[in-house]
Amino acid sequence: YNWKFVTEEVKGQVQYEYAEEFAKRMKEKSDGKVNITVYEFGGLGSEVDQVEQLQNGAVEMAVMSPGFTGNMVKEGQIFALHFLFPESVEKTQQILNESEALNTDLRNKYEEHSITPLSFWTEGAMEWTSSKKISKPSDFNNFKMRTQTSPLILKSYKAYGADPTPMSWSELYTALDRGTVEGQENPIFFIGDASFNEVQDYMTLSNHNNYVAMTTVNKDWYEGLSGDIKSMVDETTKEMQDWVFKEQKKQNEEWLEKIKNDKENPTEIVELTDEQREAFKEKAMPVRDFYRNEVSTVDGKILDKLQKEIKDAQ
Ligand code: 6CS
Repeated sequence: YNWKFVTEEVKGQVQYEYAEEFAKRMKEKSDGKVNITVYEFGGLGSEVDQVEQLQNGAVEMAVMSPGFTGNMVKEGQIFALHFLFPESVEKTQQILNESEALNTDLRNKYEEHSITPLSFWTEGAMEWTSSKKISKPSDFNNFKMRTQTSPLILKSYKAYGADPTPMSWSELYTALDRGTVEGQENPIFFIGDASFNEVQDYMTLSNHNNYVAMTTVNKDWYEGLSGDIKSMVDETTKEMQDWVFKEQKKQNEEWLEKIKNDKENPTEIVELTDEQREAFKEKAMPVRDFYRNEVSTVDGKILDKLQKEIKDAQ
C-alpha cells in the first residue's frame, strides 16, 4: 500500500512530526506493507486546497484544521468559539478524546462531505501576537487581525471590534512584516517556529481558545480498507493521542522560553488577570448564540451536548 498524508505544517512542527510518527508506526505494524509518504505544507497548495485533495481522494490522509472547513462544514465551526473548552490543555485533550458530540455527531457532519475525522487533538492553547499591546477588548478596535478562513472565526474577532482578514499562514509572515495585518492567533510553538515573533512586538497569553486539529481520511477510501489494515489505522490513531499531547506540550514550553529570551527580537509577554480575561469572555459569549441560531444546522444540538460533556469533565 502507498498512501499520501498531507499536513498544514512543515518539518519540526507538530502536525508534520505527527504524520511522520504515524507513518513509522504503520510501517512497523504492517511489516513494511504500508508505506505512507508525508507531505510538508506548501507543496500541494493552501490549507483549503488540501481539504479538496482529501475529499477527491488525491490524498488518503490529512491533518486538517476545522478553521479551514467552515465554509463547507458549518458545524465544525464549533471550535471557533472562544472560552468554550477548559483553560487546562490536558482537560481539553481528554474531552476531545472522549466527546460523543465530536467523535460521533460532528464526525457525521464531516462525512457528508467525504471527510472522516478519526480523531481530534489539541496543538496547545492559542495566544495573540500583535504590533500593539492587547490587554482589553477595546485594544482590538479596528485592529487588523489575520484569521483562518472559517466565517465564525472572523465573527469571533468582530465581537471584540476587530477587523479580521482570512489568509493562509504561508502569507502571514510577510503580511505581519508589511503591516497588512497587525496580529494573529496561534499556539506558542507555531508562533516561534514560523518566526512571527520577529515581526510582532507583543504576545498576549490569552488562552482564549485551544488550537484543534483533526486526523482525517477520505471516507470512501477508509471504508474500503480491509479489516486488518483498517484496525491498524484505528489503533495507531488512538495511540497517537498521547504521543501528540506530549509533543505539543514539549514544543510549546520550549518555544515560550526561547521567545522570552530572544534578545534580538524582543517580545513583551502580556499576562492577563482573571478580570481582564473575563472582559474578553463577556464579549465572546453572544457568538455562541449566533452559532446556535444562525450557523448550526441542527439547532445547536452538538454544542449543547459538547457543553454538557465539558461541564461533566470539570
Ligand atoms: O495559523 C495557521 O493557519 C496554521 N497554524 C497551525 C498551528 N497549524 C497549521 C495552520 O495552517
